[in-house]
Amino acid sequence: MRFGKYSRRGGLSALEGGDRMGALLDQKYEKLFALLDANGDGVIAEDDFELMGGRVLAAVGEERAAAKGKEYADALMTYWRALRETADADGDGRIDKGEFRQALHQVSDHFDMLIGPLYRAGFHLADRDDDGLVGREDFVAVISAVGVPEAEAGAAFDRLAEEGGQLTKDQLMTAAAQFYRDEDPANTASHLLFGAL
Ligand SMILES: [Ca+2]
Ligand SMILES: [Ca+2]
Repeated sequence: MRFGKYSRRGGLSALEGGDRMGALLDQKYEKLFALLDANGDGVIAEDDFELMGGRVLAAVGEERAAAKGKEYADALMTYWRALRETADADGDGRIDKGEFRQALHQVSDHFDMLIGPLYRAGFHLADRDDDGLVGREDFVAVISAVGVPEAEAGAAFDRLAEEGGQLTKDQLMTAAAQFYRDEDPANTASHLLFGAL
């Protein structure tokens, strides 16, 4: 429908199995929908983003008015507005699963501007001592506040970071960008950023 003008598969000539590639993105978008529907009522709306923002800030003990809290809240609103403006044709402020999937294909084409800021802000929240690294415990705190079971969040960290190590912002941003846009089955750690699909 509306994303017909984007030829997402055109740039993936190195990969094979065209039908399966779309299926992987759809699986990931389905996962995101379930997480973003924070109140579980089957649609995504602004209240979900408020709820999720509150949970994440509480998990790391950050105030909404503090710099990192504000960065995160602002990034959440950027993300929400991009979805709403892309998906919500009838303007009722609610996005169902089908609308979400189509909108996310479009919004993901502008990852750096519309989605990236949320992950950078999330990283800054988790990096409590501002040394540019996030340890397992803080990663799990943030990702589980988003709705991922703790065991899956821990496994996601272990796949992304090196053994016994910490996560860098570049590692997280690469994983996030691949989660939204990448369909190479080899990039398992990125695809499982939010746990099992
Ligand atoms: Ca909802
Ligand atoms: Ca740190």
